[in-house]
Amino acid sequence: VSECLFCRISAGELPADFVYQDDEVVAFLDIQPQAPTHLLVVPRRHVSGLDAVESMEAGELGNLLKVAARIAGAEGLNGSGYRVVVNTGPDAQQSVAHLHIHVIGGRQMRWPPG
Ligand code: DGP
Repeated sequence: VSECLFCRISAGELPADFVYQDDEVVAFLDIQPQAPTHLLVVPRRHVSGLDAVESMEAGELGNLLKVAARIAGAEGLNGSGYRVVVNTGPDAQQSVAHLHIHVIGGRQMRWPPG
């Protein structure tokens, strides 16, 4: 049994509020939402983060972003806009070592981020 939190969520061993699932990707609500819409798009296959990108096929990575954009649209964010974020490593405060794309929207955001 994997001890990785997002592996366990994607396997259904831990609960989450799923908004999307297919054979390769799951998406669920972030437990600590930073905006009215805050979802995480996660590959089922364990990849520790974007810094492990060389272990991924380009299509696998591209598909994740495509799913993120589709979900943002399905959540009604295409007009108002949204932000996708991949925190990578300590300076970016990545806290879960399984690649995930944040999809954040539903409020005005600042740039640059803090
Ligand atoms: P990051 O800091 O980029 O590694 O983001 C990890 C995110 O994961 C953070 O926004 C909070 C969220 N998170 C942590 N634990 C859980 C959990 O058990 N369930 C869900 N749904 N989200 C979680």
